Amino acid sequence: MQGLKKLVLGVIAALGFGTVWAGYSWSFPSPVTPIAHETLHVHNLFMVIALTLFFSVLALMLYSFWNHRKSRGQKPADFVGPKSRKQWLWVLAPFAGLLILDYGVFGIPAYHAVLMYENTKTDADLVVKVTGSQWLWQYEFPAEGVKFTSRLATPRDQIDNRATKGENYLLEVDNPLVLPVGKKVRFITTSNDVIHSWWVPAFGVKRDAVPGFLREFWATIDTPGTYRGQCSELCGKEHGFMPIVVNVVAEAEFKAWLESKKTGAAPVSTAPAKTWTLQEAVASGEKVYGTICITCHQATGKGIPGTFPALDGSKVATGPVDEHIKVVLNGRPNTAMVSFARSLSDADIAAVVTYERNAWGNKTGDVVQAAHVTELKRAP
Ligand code: HEC
Ligand SMILES: [Cu+2]
Repeated sequence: MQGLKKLVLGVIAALGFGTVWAGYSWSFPSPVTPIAHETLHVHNLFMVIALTLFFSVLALMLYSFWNHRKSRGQKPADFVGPKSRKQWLWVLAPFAGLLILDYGVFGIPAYHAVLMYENTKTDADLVVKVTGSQWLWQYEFPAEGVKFTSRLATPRDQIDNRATKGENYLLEVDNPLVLPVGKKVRFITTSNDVIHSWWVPAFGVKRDAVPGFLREFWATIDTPGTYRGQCSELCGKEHGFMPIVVNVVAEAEFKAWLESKKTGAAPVSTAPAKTWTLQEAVASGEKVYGTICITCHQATGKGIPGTFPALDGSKVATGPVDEHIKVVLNGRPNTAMVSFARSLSDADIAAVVTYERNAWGNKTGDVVQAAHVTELKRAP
């Protein structure tokens, strides 16, 4: 009776935990690429075979235990003495069975899946280069001359539990990658610093981004939609803060997006021909600040005491201009202040520095021109 009560309580507790697990699911995410379909198929096939084997062996064992029990007068076999042929058969037959199973039943479908995975070169419609960087992703369409960065967009307040967490907490970015539906996309991946891994579960592909190497995978996405993923190779303290968002859209829409990326300020651009006025630079700089720097230094410019320094009234943001630019260009080693030399254009750096020097209580009146940033970048 006591046992039954425990069992009932256990079931109730398990159901209670069920509600906590509401966001989780047991199976694979719905596959949307040939590789993801194939992976799921191979997984299901193997699972059925493995479970069939498991239950047959279990049944055989239970039957043997029950049937050959001592109380029925069964005598144990005596293995001492000359070996019989039959004994060898009992060893070799399961061994041969496993060989056939591994190499034939499991090996052949797995081999086909791997061949498919490796076929990156034939008939690609599009090439995207993905570069991992502590802690953001850089996307490039080399043929189209489009290059941009994609960073975490979840506000710091949600991360620090000062605001309620949004629906796509830690799975949202400022610039999602956009891809056309039904086209074979060849991905080339590498890294600027440590090993990262670009992984969108619904695409079924995952390959490490290794510094100094170019590695490839491909995907033909069959369903439009928004797909999310994360870096899946531990890459440092903000490894959990470099998500991936891919919007898969109709081809016309993709073309329009690509076009808009071409005409917009290229992330790694040369200095604009014209000279900025204070107002122009502040207006551009406010946008850059609002998408990137705000996460740490906050809208008020006051930062977060003890973690992110205030820029309002800071010695750097009101002192010599070159020092200010250098902090943004080079970052500060071993702090969250990373170098923006590669991820922002010279014009964007000039703009954001100008903004910081003229926002809040900072009233330096300095205007930084892109050419000046370019010059500092070249200086040893
Ligand atoms: C991930 C958080 C983070 C982001 C994003 C960030 N910073 Fe910083 N920033 C820091 C930290 C931390 C420091 C202090 C580093 C140190 O300890 O010296 C810092 C320092 C600075 C300083 C020097 C301030 C002083 O008084 O010493 C400047 C200037 C600055 N950041 C500008 C920027 C600009 C411009 C951007 C956007 C392009 C930006 N930061 C984005 C974290 C960040
Ligand atoms: Cu990473």
